[in-house]
Amino acid sequence: MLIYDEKHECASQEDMRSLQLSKLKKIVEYAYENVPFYKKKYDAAGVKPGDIKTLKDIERLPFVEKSDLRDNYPYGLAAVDIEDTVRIHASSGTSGKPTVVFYTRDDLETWTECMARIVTMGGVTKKDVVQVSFGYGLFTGALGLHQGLERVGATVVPASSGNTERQVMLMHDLGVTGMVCTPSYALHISEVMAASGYKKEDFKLKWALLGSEASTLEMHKEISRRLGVFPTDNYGLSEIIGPGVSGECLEKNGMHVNEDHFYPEIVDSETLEAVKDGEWGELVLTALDKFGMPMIRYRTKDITRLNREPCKCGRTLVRMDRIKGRSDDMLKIRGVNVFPSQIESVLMEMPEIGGQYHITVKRENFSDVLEVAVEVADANLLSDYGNLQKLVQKVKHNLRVVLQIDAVVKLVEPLSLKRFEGKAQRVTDLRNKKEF
Ligand code: DLL
Repeated sequence: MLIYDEKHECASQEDMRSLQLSKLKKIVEYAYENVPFYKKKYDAAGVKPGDIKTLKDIERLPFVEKSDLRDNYPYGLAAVDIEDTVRIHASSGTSGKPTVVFYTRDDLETWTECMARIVTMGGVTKKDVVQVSFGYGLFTGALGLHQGLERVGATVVPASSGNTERQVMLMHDLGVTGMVCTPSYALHISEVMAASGYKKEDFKLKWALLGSEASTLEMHKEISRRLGVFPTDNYGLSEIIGPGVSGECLEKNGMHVNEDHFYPEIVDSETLEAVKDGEWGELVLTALDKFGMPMIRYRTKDITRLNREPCKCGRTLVRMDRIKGRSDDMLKIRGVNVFPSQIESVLMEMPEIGGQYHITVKRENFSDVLEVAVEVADANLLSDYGNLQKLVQKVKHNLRVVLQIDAVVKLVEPLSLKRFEGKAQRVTDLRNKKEF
């Protein structure tokens, strides 16, 4: 199996910790000296850069949150002048001002190298033709993957998002071997292929690099079944660099964190104390050498856990589990914690069920109601009342086993739910009008 940067991806624990510590000391000092926001925050917390003597000392530093970026919009967190800034990106926020982030030339180089590692982990080499179906623009997904793909020498097709028929045509005509998109868009592409009369054998697709939204193993299996690809998950966020923070290798057993650049901690999202290795909690990330906009102890709100066991692929980089959800998209329904990903896992395991679903939570007679609308795989199922009722009961039962609560299940026709070209919005919480 190919490894892009053996020196760093297979470093010994000792070398990695000592590299991280020296970078951490430097970036904390740099942020303190160059960004008034950090100076103020650290002074208020009574901590100085010189207090960082071990990696554990990072816990003395206060956290940074998304609201800090919004409050300091647009340039408040930049550490360099505009003449040393070479790129601005912004996160795909849906309301209010976007979260803007800045890159120096060195930051772009770090990012590109991290992305080259991730695409190599996902199986891509210079022999591949890879179509990027993320929207090109302020979103970090498209340009981030694009840079890494070019760095490994793959042939990039910068299709951008949208116009799915055209995406399918390009994939077919150009003999595309790798696709880059969100997992939900991969499923949609497969539907459009089928509707256009194609079979998976008509394509040369081998790899799917999927990211930017949560997916389950079951969903990956479905993508693999429909498209004949080997799917891998990759993770990142604009505030930290964009995609490139971590990615699955072909062992598909957790996403390797590029930990020489991004230092991961897992904390309890309520107490904010570190949890034990291997326990679930909120991921907090520090960009160890990003100089345009330093990000130290950023609360991602993403729920995962770390695995330090050596991986069969040979990489020693710590692995983070598939994101289980966000501490802020966790749904509390009749007192029970529910992650949309749990519902997805149940649905994707059922062959009678299609790939698209929508979750609505509302309040009726002072009680929470969980409603799951899901497309059936075959429209004929809907015309047989008896079978339909049986299937509704089966979905309800399977959901109950996993969630411990009852759901109202609505089976709908294939292709009837809304499709998304970027991140899918699968949840509407009518109790507090939240959509994600
Ligand atoms: O989504 C960066 C990215 C682009 C990652 C392309 C991978 C591929 P943002 O728009 O800032 O950046 O959104 C970041 O998206 O905090 C997670 O909640 C979610 N997210 C990103 N990747 C994954 C993933 C990009 N693989 C937010 N699994 C993050 C689950 C993901 N959630």
